[in-house]
This record gives sequence, C-alpha cells and structure tokens, in this order.
Amino acid sequence: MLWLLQEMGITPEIIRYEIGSKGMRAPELLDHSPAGRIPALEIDGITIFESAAILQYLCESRPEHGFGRAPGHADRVAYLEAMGFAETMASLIEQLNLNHLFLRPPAKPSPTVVKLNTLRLADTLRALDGMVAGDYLLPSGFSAADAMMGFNLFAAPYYVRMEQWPGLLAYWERLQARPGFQAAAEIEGPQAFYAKDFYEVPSDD
Ligand SMILES: N[C@@H](CCC(=O)N[C@@H](CS)C(=O)NCC(=O)O)C(=O)O
Repeated sequence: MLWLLQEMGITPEIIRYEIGSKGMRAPELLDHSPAGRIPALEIDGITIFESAAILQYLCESRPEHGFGRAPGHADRVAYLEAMGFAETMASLIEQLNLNHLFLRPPAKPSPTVVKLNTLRLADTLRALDGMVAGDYLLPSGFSAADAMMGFNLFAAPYYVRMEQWPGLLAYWERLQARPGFQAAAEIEGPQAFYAKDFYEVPSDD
C-alpha cells in the first residue's frame, strides 16, 4: 500500500502498530480494520482495509496513473488473477511466520506443517516465475499487481531458496529499483521482523 501510494506521489501520515502486540487490538485500529489487521487507509473521507481492496480503490480513484486494468483491458484477467494470487502466496507466508516466529515455548512449530507450507510456497513462486511477462507481471507494464507481489517477494526468501528462479530474482530487482519502491522502503525503515537470514524446516525431533 505504501509503495503504490509513493508511486502516486502520495505520502500518508503513518500510524505504526507492532504485530503481535496488544496495540493490534486498540479500538482505533479495530475501528478501521475490524479483525485488527494492517494495513488500513483513511483517504478521500473513507476508511478502507485489505491491501488488495486498498490498491484497487487507489487505481480506480486515480486512473491517471494507469496502475489498474479496467474491464475490457487486454490484461484484465491476468491482472485479476495476479491480485488474487498475491493473497494466496501471502497466506502461506503468514502460516510460516506463525510457525517460525510467533509460537512461544512450550509450543513448537510442526515440522510436517512447515514442510508442507514451504513446499506450497515454492510451488507458488514457480508459478509466479512463469507469470512474469517482460519487465513486470503484465505485458502492458507496471501495475498494482506488481505492488501486491512486493510483500511476497520480500518475505519468501526467508523460507525458500530463490536462486532456482533467476528470472524471478531479476523481476524483484526491477521492482526494488523503482523510485516509488525506494521511497516507500525509506519510510518503512530497515526490516526488523525476521531475526535470521533464512529459516530451515525444523527437524522432527
Ligand atoms: N489480506 C490482508 C492481510 C492483512 C494481515 O494479515 N496483515 C498482517 C500484517 S502483514 C497482520 O495484520 N497481522 C496481525 C495478526 O495476524 O494478528 C491484507 O492484505 O491486508
């Protein structure tokens, strides 16, 4: 969300929440996002949550940037698929985050579940590798679908070795080279979520 806003030249006022903290149940967050999830956005006199909905709203309300693909566009179907597929990937990453980062002793990650979700995440990355068309996901150029994939491409390398898909890594490099991405990364600050460079599937014992 922050990245697409930067692509549009919009710098929002940001309220930060720490994932896993009691602050995520603060009434002011629940007022904006009823399940206490981030992000949520206040804009144009409305409040909106769910990143895909936010991005689509931004594209529809600011069509001059050309980041959406309206009905009838040649890339419309691929655009819709990619927006949804980004959520499929993110939900697998969320499960891995839960197992690797959030469980507190004596709870332990399930090696079976982690192995399965890691393999399933790798399957989605292989599919994504096949979806990249030219510089971006859609032949018609950069879109909100690329921005939706940003979170996945940031987080997946903590769980899956990415070297097996050089084309995907090159795509990720192109995304990160965009001035809008860099501006958002600057606002976001260094990542402080993952403590390790890579999380192996835990052993059975
Ligand atoms: N599909 C939602 C997912 C939102 C979501 O789960 N966000 C995470 C942070 S990336 C969160 O708020 N986690 C807090 C929790 O799981 O309690 C979206 O894309 O906005």
